[in-house]
Amino acid sequence: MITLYGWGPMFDCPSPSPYVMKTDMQLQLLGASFNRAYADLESVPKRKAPYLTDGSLLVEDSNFIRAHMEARLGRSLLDGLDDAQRAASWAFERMAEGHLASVMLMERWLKDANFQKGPVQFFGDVPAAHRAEAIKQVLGGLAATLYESGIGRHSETERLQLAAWDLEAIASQLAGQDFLFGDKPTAADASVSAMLIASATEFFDSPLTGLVRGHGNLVDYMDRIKARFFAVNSWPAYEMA
Ligand SMILES: N[C@@H](CCC(=O)N[C@@H](CS)C(=O)NCC(=O)O)C(=O)O
Repeated sequence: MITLYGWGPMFDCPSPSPYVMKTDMQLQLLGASFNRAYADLESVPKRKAPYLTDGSLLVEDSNFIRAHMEARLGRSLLDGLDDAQRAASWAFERMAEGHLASVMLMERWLKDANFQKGPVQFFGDVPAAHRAEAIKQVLGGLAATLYESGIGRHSETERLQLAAWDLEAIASQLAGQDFLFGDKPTAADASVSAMLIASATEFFDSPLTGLVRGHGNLVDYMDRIKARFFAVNSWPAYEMA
């Protein structure tokens, strides 16, 4: 039995995690038969979601999950792409999961009003007496990590400029196509569209939302993806085990 561990709809998105959305879409694209369950980060070595179990085998990280499932099913999410498209596919994934992901994370977690509206909910299980300290530690650690990686040293204007350049590249690649590499979704569509959906949600007050929504073809693309993979009435339910 194959189980994908993640979280279901939150923040007006199919999942609070773009990586969970990505893997959910990739498993659907592969035609995999799988269950969904609520992630318990303390139960896995990397302490990140998504993770997947295939019988007794644990696979962590969206990239390794995809590789595992492609090998298992004898199918590739790059089928039909030539070598240049395959290279571009990987580059687009890395771009979406690089600057864009970091800017989105900072908007959600490091802007107090957004944090109080959204991510604070993840601390609901921490006893009230320890909650403020736990939040302080996590936010301090996150800010330090982002500073070390470089993105946290930029002004907000500079960060948004970096995100805008990423978005322009994605919008140009899409041009008038339905998906990044033509009329069928492939591996990178899952990664890139998940990051766009996470960045464009109107749940948070963020200039990033307007940057994404300023591209008409990105809005159409997100709508197309949501209709295909996350029809509103059947957004994935990740039940508590
Ligand atoms: N490289 C990982 C990234 C996964 C990731 O960052 N997941 C976040 C949720 S969006 C997470 O589990 N964060 C928990 C933490 O860092 O403590 C992948 O592609 O699966």
